Amino acid sequence: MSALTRRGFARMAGTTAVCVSATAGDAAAQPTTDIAQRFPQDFLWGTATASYQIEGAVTEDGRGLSIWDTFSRTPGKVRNNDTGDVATGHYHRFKDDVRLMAALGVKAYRFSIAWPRVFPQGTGAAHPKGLDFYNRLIDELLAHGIAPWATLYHWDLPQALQDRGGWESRDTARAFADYAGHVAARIGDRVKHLFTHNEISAFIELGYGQGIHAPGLKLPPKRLNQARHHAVLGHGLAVQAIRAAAQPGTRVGPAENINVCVPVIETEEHIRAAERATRELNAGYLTVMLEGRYTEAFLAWTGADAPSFTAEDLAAIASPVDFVGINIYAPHNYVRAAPDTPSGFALVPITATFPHMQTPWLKVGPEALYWGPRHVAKLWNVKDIYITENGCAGTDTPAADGIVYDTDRVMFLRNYLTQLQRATAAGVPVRGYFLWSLLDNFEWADGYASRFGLHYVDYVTQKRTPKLSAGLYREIIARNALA
Ligand code: IFM
Repeated sequence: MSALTRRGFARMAGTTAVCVSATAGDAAAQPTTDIAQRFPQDFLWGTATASYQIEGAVTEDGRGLSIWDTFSRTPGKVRNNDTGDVATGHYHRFKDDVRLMAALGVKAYRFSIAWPRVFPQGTGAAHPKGLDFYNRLIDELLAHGIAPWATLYHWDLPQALQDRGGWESRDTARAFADYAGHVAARIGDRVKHLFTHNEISAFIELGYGQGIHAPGLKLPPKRLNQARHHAVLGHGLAVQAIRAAAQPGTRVGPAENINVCVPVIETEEHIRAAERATRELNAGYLTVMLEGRYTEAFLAWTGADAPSFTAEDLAAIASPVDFVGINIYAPHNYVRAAPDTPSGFALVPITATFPHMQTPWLKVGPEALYWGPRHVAKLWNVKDIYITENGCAGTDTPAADGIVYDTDRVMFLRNYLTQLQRATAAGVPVRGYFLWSLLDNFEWADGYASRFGLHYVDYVTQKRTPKLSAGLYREIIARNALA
């Protein structure tokens, strides 16, 4: 173990602020950085969370019921029947959590606003206290030099809207736009970056298709396709509403977890095939949002179950955005060229023993962080891309010495960020990275059993303890380079 590493451990054990970096005047430990490992100047380092996963305080200040309150309180839906009722208690501990961010050195924080706090019934009268918490949070972030980046929808749909059909109803798309405009008008003086939805593909497929997330439905194809269409429509209408309500200079975009197709071998033919596959496998999401049309293959695949839509819908869905946020955890597919097929590509089977993290869905494929943004830039000529989520869950527990040695996550981040650096060095316009997540939190159907945080949360005391990975991330940010 190097002196630098030992010193980092010692500090981590003793305080909440992790710092394994060398400081001025500490020449012996001063790291040297290979220029080939550096990120671009002004690269934005951040971290991310979401309202229901961390806030708790679900009955405070007039918050209405969300579909996740209903779902998680239904026995058997969430592991150990965990709920977000208390979560990490962030609603009352946000100042401590901003201090953790400041200790990491992040320049931006991506959080989400709970729609049912602002409009307890989804529409109608806004609650007078609905944005108070977020105003306090935003001010605290700015006081620490951290830019607030707000997501408007991270899955906590007001239950009242679900009772009227949720995303199966076109009215929900309109209601979302109204809510987005309302929020943008009130926080746009300080929040310059807004995301519409977080991961449409996750909340639609898992919540309305597989039934393993709220609202727990398993819709037949036609209704599922329609719900997906209303969600992308909601994105487009929200972009328009934000532009109408926010101050000039406000930037808006989606945060979508794209299906990343990795060329099985990095040759021209397989790379082209992987691009085509990325376009088709995201046809109901980013592709329609950035092209304003459903691809022929998508329409052929959905057939009689295709969603009903109008040309006006498509134009709204493709309302111009200022950046594209992509959440990337794993390569979804390895792809090879298949010149004899109509699509020109074929998916290469991934074996059951493919390495994965604690969560089986999280296959380890760091090159996804190179190919994902590269495909997005190439396919849709996107000039500003942000990695809006990336991270992993691990079997994190404090050791006898009190330190959380999350070596899985350290390894994961080092490998993934190596590929991200490769992308920036190759000229892919990735402008920033938000690590998921600042804290351990409520991991949806996994409850509190999956820990994604840079900080360990003791859910009995709510004490936060920086993990080893927090030290790594702080060092990467400080160097603006791999560490
Ligand atoms: O925790 C989630 C987050 O809410 C959405 N993206 C994936 C994360 C890890 O599963």
